[in-house]
Amino acid sequence: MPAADPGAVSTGVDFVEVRVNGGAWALATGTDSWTAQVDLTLGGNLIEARAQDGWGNPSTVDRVTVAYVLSGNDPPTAAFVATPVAGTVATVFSFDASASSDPQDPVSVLETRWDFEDDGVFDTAWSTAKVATRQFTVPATTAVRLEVRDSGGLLGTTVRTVWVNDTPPTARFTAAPTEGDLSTLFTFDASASTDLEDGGAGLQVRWDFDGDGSWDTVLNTARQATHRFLAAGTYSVRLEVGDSGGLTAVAALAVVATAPAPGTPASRPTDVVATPVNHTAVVRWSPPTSQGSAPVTGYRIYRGGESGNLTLVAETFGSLTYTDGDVIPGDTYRYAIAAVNTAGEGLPSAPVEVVMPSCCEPPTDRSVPFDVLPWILALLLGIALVAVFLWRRRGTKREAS
Ligand SMILES: [Ca+2]
Ligand SMILES: [Ca+2]
Ligand SMILES: [Ca+2]
Ligand SMILES: [Ca+2]
Repeated sequence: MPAADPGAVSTGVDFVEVRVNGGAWALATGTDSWTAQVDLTLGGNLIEARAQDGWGNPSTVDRVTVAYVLSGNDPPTAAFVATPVAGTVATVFSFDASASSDPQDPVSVLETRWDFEDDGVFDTAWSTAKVATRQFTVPATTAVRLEVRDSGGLLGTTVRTVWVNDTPPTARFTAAPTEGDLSTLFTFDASASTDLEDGGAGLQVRWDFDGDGSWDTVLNTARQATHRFLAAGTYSVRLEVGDSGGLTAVAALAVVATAPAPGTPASRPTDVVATPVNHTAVVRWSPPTSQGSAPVTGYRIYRGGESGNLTLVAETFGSLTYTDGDVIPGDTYRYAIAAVNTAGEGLPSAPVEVVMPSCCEPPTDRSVPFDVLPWILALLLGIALVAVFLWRRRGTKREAS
């Protein structure tokens, strides 16, 4: 756009000014013919020019719109935020790529995909959604990768770190009984202990039965432990559980062990028999002939293999039978029973032996139980009587006709 001063008394053009997009006016080079260099932004730009003559009279403002478009395509810039940045395997992490940008495309057009462990394998398909969620199954420091694609197929990528932290286990146990004496075998059960990552089964367990701060068992995965106290007292039994990440927790429970009351224990239980029943060994016995100085409160079941020592496997409180499901077909087991009263444990019975049938033998007892036989005989007799009665009635009718 040339400049001119067409008035009757012309002074000529004094200067020309230019501005872009409503910015500050800048002096152009030249007058009637002029040039100016300006900075454009991407997209449409409004360029305005005005002149002034020697009298100080301004011209009208002339305008032109210029579009500034890049000749090539530029890659997008990937950016995202993670919420939260630290959690556990129970946390649902949210990743928001809305802060990604592109010189040509609006963010809504940009496509995203995610590699949640940065293992080189993308875990989502391309999508224009900007937010993704993820729950991690293993505690770890994890790099999350975002890749962004613009409408021209150019890529941008970035990585952020999130922390999936291990949580300590919870130690819990029960004691049975919680009060006994020096002959009592206390059973402790840590089955209720849990861990968010490992569950209960993955935990290691150890025990300090007398609460003296020194562990009395090594770490192992058995949930149950038994202990008999050597001196009367109240003991703070301690359990420690450890998870696979090395985190631990401790629980304590008080049990009381009293000295046995003075008196005489019961004599040996009698009539002890052991029989195989449906892949278990069932042991039955009768009370001892002498209960000693106090009533019998329970029985202790000792078990051993074909040879060697018998060890305590269970205690009943009144029941005269014990079913052992922890047996192997074909193996031989020996059982002995001891009665317990407040004076302690009496002598055990002589061991009885049972040979478990091997796996594919038919059940040993198929005979009809003796006490059912009279009923079967009575039923057969009844059927016979009804048959005779009917036969005789038909004979009577035939004679009458
Ligand atoms: Ca682009
Ligand atoms: Ca992956
Ligand atoms: Ca854990
Ligand atoms: Ca100890």
